[in-house]
Amino acid sequence: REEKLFTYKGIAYPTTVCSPEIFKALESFKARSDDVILAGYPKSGTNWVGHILTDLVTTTAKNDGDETNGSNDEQQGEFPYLEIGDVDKYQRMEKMPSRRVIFTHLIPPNLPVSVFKNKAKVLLLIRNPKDVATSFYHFSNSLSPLPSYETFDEFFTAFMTGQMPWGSYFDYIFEWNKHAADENVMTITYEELKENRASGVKRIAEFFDLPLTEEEIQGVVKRSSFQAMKDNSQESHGAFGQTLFRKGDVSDWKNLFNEDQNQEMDKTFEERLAGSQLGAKLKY
Ligand code: PPS
Repeated sequence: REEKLFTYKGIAYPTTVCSPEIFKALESFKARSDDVILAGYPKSGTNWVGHILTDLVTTTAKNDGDETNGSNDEQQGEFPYLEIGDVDKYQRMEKMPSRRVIFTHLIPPNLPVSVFKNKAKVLLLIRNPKDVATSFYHFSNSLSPLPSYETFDEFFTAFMTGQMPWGSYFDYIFEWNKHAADENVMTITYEELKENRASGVKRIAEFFDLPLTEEEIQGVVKRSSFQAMKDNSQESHGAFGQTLFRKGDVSDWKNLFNEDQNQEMDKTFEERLAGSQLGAKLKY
């Protein structure tokens, strides 16, 4: 397990995609006020909402006569996650035209200071912890760069104690809670987007000042259904897409958790998050 992960500032990351060097280089990253930043704990629906954001930015750019770049990382051939890549990534990103779409699983203290100083807008995506744990468990057991688990019980203990790539879910929400009321941060939940994608997409477009027509919004909504994204996954994500687009449901945890685990999660949630702004939004 240990060789698959390394620790940086007390948080574990997968060795195959991150490195201490990239974190060092990241300190020099310069955020722009028009960057479109998506923050979310792993398995919260990052690829889903990232796709929506990229589609919104690209559509707006096309309307402005800009066919070649949105700009978004996908089109520039750059992996969209801020903390994943080689040490020259940030130099290349500096040359990218606006608006850049950037994903991250990092907590605010580990993000470059310029993100908050330069007032880049951040969309914070949160998902209920039980479904995140469920998704993470299946994902970990399907991907070789991540530690695998014999039983869900073993995974559950690791999840509850924060022994996860990108750290503890509870710490993540706790840390982002300190920014939940920031003017430049908008929060959206996986569950509300599942319930009403059109209204979520509109809210996101407004927050980032992306002026789309009703018809264009409907196009983005259509292209971001679970089925549409799964059908397109070979093209968008290659073989990895098969693992990523697993179920896309709310409450799948009910097929995995036993009653003890359910109660332990409720208790920890109550103790750590229930009274907070983000905690109030997380439902399951
Ligand atoms: S990662 O690897 O951490 O970046 O994973 P992430 O993209 O954050 O989360 C993966 C989960 O998001 C689900 N997903 C979707 N749900 C609904 N609609 C759409 N379009 C969609 N696309 C991806 C994906 O299926 C993972 O959840 P689970 O519960 O495992 O199915």
